[in-house]
Amino acid sequence: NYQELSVDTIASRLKTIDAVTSRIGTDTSKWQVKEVGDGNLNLVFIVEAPEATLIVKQALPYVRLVGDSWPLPLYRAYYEHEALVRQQQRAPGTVPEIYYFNNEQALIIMEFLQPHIILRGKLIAGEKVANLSETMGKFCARTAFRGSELSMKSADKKADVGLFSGNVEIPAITESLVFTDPYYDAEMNHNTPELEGIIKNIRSNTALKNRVQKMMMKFASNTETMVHGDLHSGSIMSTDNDSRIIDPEFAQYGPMGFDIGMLTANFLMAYFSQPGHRSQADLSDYQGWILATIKETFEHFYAEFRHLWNTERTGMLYPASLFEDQGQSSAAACDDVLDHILQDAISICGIEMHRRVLSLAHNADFESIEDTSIRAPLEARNIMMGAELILNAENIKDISSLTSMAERFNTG
Ligand code: SR1
Ligand code: MG
Repeated sequence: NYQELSVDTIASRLKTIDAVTSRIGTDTSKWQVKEVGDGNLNLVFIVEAPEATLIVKQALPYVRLVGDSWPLPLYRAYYEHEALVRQQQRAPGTVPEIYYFNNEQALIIMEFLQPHIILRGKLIAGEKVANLSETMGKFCARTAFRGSELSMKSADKKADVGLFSGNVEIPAITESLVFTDPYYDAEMNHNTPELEGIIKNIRSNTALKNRVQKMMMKFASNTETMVHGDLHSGSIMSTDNDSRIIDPEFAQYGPMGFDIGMLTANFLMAYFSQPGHRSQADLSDYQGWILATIKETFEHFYAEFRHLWNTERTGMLYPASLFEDQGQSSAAACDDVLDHILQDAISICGIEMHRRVLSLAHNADFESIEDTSIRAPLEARNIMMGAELILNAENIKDISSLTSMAERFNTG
């Protein structure tokens, strides 16, 4: 019974849903509808009425970016909804409120965030967002901790891993587009032509490919926590001082460092692409702000994770019976877990930096720089730093080393 929504049919489809009419009434002549989906997979409508505005998101039975030659199951909307529910519990106030879900129609109706816009647009425009690092650091820490057996009862965690394991096609996209395709001449890949030489070097580097495969093994089989799974700057909506996290359709159980690693990569790509977007005069102040945002995101992540460790360790892992909560041993164990998270985050970061310029789904940070003679050297810095992160993850012991490395690569 699934029927794709359109601007023309949406009013008649929604006017019988209580969760809709209780918010925007029944006079559909006053509704204004726009399709605004600019992501790679779904339809997204804004339905505006005098009383309120709603977001209506519907999964398509194929990958929007590619077309119906790449079918994609509608059941992914079920997992997206389940993920939103968990994120709302684990990191309250950071995701849009859900008003309605219809599994058969793969439809989620939710809060319209206003005046938020996609963070990536702000980063390209050189706009600073106050509190971004705090929101993102705490979101990553809370979802990582509270979705793991540090917090959850073992049986609940296993059941949830079982539930999410039914969502097979979405992780398969990440396994191909993120972990595999960048490292060979895959059919859907594309790249800036001037990068051919550097790409050849990356694709012939066996040590690097081994490390990426090792990380993919972790991604595919290490179910530490429920990750957002696609935490790039297009999955964050911000005002000048408030940010929310959207689009958890790639949620799955995976390594705790996955989200913060992917987020860091997207901050770094914003950083490296800046010379293509602004004049020398504004450059160093804004690039400095991006690097400070990376550092502060990790500081908030660590502080929040340690706080949860000390106050909410209710799962089977590191129980108080083995570790005194106030004692040295528990703090050292927490530091050890955080080191392991940083290691994974650094590898993921490098891999994400590669896939956004080598594989199918590029980002506007680089892609909107039309002059390829400007874009290519900036992408090259990003590729080189990505390789360094992957090959030397275990030698990067703190986030300052990563931001200093970015400054080194940024000078060309
Ligand atoms: C075919 S989907 C391509 C990409 O879009 C999503 O936002 C994910 O990042 C995915 O890898
Ligand atoms: Mg998305």
